Amino acid sequence: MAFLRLYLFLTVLLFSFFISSQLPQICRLLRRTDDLPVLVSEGDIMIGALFPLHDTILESPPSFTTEPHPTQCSGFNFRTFRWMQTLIFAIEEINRDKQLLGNLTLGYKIYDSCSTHFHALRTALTLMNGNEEIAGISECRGGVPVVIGDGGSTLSIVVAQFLGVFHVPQISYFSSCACLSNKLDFPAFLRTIPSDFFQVDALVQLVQHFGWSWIGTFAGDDAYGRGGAQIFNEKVTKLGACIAFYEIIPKNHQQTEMSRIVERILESRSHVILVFALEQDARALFLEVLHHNLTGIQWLASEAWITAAILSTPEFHSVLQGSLGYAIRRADIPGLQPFLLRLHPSKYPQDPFVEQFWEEMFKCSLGIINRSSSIRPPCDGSEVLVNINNIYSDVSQLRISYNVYKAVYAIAHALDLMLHCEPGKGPFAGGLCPNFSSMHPWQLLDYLKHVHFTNDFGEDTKFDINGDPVAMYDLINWQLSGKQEMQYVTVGKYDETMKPKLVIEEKNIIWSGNQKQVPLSV
Ligand code: TCR
Repeated sequence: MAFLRLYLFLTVLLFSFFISSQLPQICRLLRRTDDLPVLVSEGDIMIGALFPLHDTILESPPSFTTEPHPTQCSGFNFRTFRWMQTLIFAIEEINRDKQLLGNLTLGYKIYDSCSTHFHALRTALTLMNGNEEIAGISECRGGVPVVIGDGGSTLSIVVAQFLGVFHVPQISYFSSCACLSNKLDFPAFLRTIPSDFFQVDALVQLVQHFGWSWIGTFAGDDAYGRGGAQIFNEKVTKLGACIAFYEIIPKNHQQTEMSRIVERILESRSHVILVFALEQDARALFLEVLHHNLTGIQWLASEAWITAAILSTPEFHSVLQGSLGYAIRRADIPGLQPFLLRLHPSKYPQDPFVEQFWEEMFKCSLGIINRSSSIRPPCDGSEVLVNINNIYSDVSQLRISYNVYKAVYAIAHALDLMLHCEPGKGPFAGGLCPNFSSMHPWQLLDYLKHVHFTNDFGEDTKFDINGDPVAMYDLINWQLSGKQEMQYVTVGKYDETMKPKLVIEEKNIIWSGNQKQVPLSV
């Protein structure tokens, strides 16, 4: 034990030395990123956050003879914008609460990672950087002690590799790749979304329960798709079932390749097929399935598309009715909807995102900056947000937003524990407590690893040794209503802590082809 303590102490010492020797160089490199749009609200403790507020980046390849152009992000995303607003909502709620953290306030610094991994890294670097230079010494001041984000696993992997070096805790609300549980590679990474390891376990249990032994697998070509499908294939094979085929959906959705992979279904004659992919990739696959007129297949969905609106439209009804898959738990967050609807460009002139939000929402131009090449009708702020039916203000499916909410509360509870640390009984060598006002990120990381609280909705938040939350899912079945609308019906529950973990309400399932009988795939 004593040896372990000494070892830990020496590691921390070496690590601190490393940080202090590296940061000035990093800070100097970072001066170029000062121009990135950022939303800031000051507080005693600043939380850094990354959200993929745009779907892509428009960047011409560098010529290396002229200064690179500033990055331009494109494809505004209303869903991720709601997640960002939920972060602000949670922070304001905590700041009003005089119990949690007393009079101390949380602030935030939010960047747009534009769904692009190198841009996500750029923004994470910026979050680590303060913009102050003291007494001629270039020193990183004002770098945040914790980061919430990023979106998808591909983004979080790069950010986590970087923040991990400096042991700055990162809590993701959306990155579910099982690979991120590896604490040798990602020592400071935690998350409020369950690892896909558990989702795959739940899918495998389903396969076992219904006795399917001839299963096809499709995966999206990214860390999420490949990661999930690979574990599934391994686990299912170990149980004695066979993988009829394993195909990757190409990101460019190239027609001949899409057609080839769909033909594999016909060749294999498998009737139960898993699609572990993001919704756009799943959509491309199902368009091709429609094109081939293929019906009678029982589709197993990954969490990313089991509640996807773009797939529950009438065009896909014939193919996707009966689909089964796991969704992460949803919650109602009281007060969130009016908070979302409070936005108005004139109320937040300092906010670098709100004007664009408004223009995209009302397909108009406020005339301040000309962002789009197409000419749009002018608008002046007299438009009414409440009148618009949009995913931004739809609070009926708060799943990821709820994860963002939990991440903010986890930080607040960890800080609160730190604030109430009793000298001599602290978690560090010799019972030491951290010095709150000059706390180190690795100290906060330690507190976060041990945080455990129950929120107002009666749900627990804590992290296991890999930084993962307790895995809980709802088993969802796609059923057509009398009005021919696709409904996501809950037909079971998976809870990692229960015995048995999976409970299925079998009699409530309606299988593919509107059948009540379990499909066979042997
Ligand atoms: N984690 C995925 C991304 C993702 C997603 C989704 C995308 C998840 N759930 C729902 C669209 C809709 C879970 C990742 O990359 O880790």
